[in-house]
Amino acid sequence: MHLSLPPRFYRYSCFLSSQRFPLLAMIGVAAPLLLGVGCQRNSSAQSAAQSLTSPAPAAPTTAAPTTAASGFDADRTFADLKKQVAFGPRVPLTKGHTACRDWILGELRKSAGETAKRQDFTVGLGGGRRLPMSNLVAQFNPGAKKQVLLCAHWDTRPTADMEIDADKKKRPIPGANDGASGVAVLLEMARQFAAKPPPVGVQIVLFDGEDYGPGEDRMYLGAKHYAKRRALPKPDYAILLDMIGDKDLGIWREQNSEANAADINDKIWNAAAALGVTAFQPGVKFTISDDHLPLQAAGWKAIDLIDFDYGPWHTLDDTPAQCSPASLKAVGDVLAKVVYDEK
Ligand code: 1BN
Ligand code: ZN
Repeated sequence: MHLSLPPRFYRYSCFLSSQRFPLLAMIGVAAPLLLGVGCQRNSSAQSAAQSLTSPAPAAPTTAAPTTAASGFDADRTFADLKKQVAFGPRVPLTKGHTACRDWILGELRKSAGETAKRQDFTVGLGGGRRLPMSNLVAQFNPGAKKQVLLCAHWDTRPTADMEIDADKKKRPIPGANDGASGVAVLLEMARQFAAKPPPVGVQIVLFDGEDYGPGEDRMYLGAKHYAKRRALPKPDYAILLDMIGDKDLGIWREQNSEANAADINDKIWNAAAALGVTAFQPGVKFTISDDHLPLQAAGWKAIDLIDFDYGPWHTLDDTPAQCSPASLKAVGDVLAKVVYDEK
């Protein structure tokens, strides 16, 4: 089992370190340990940074411009984030789940036409009960030899287990960053791909059941299903977006991604440096279990782009107010550069 600390504890990790205050640290880790979910903070982001390949020198800007002629509409993307949140929790067997699923598929259809499809499946809960779930897939340039998979999860956590208050803990999270952000960016990218076809095949897959939980035996369910029963050809590599909408965006290389596909991380960080998107930080910080792991287990190259320094993680405060159009655009612009630079 991984040692886990939620982001709100990392923020204070200097005084919650297990060496200095073992009791406090134990309280901090108790919830995620009980949940059995996996994240580990890597010891020194800075020293890890020094051992990584240096990207091209960064341009002097501090953030992605919100009005660049890149074709990525930051405001429309943020509106799509808010639209998902407005459906309510996207938890299997709820109205919000069904309504949001149909809306996302409709948006994908506008860009990707009939290639946009639902991959329905069920997951057993024991006692004969089964949860209905749907991965959502779409394709651009399907005949191309090289295929890139861009993915995110569209479901949301049924319980706000990082809340302190017992009543709040039982309620579902809004999932603005943890759920809606990655979907919003990929819907906008789908519009870009429709307007300007990519030089390689692009597969968009939005996974269900990433956050069902509470433990990892019931997480990453859509990705696990997709890795076994993929609806599209095996991709050359996969890029997962998760929690990339934080208004205070900082994305570090994630260790499982670095171990599996450092060259894909290099593509991303080099593109960010070339665009002057400084939200992409130099080094490895966390080791995170997420939807990329079932893909890696299937023998695919897969990385996770995730900003895990997110205080409202798995709380009722994971709302659009914590997110920003500029953060979504920063990630979208970097991804677009990677895709359009492919040969
Ligand atoms: C990401 C967003 N995850 C859940 N919601 C996966 C995860 C699990 C990340 C445990 C860190 C720890
Ligand atoms: Zn989550």
